[in-house]
Amino acid sequence: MGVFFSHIFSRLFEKKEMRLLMVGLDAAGKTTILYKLKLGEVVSSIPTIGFNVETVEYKNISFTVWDVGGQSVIRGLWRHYYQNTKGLIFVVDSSDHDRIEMAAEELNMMMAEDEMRDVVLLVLANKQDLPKAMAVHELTERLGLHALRGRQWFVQPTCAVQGSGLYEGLDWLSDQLSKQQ
Ligand code: G3D
Ligand code: MG
Repeated sequence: MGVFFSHIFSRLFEKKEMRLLMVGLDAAGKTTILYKLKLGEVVSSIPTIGFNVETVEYKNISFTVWDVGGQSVIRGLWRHYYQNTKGLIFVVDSSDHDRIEMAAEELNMMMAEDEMRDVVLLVLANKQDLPKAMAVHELTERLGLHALRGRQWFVQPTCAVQGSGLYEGLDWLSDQLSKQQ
């Protein structure tokens, strides 16, 4: 599978350094996705207590991943990672009905940041294999995506454990980013 992903990212090479952020509530499936992509060594670091960041560097593209939700004190630190961010990948556990509103709040707060005004948003509607998974149209509504004016966004259903949907989602993101440059 790694080969397919390198193919997608090769479209973005030779360009400037680029950062893709991948965030979502804990247990959404971010770490699983990061390892599925097989882009390189995943480095875990803790820049401050309670803030765990995973990164993978692939050529001039860096993937930076962390959990959002519930830690308002460290929110200010996130800005450090916003610089040079072209794409935001927001991962949701589609079966987590209890926390979908919290996910929506986190997403909308992040999209409202000044540094994120031009960012392209890919939502991965993960855990589609689970029986109570919400479908794309319901997630779109509950995440308030239609209210994001003038932004490029897309919701891709995925099952990270099987790796399904990841290629399609990243292919869309890569297409959008290529057009921007
Ligand atoms: P996070 O990094 O966003 O916190 P993880 O999430 O990648 O650690 O995943 C949390 C749990 O969800 C893991 O289970 C993982 O295997 C599971 N998971 C991730 N993606 C999917 C999916 O698409 N479908 C299903 N059914 N499970 C998924 P454990 O048991 O290891 O905690
Ligand atoms: Mg994780």
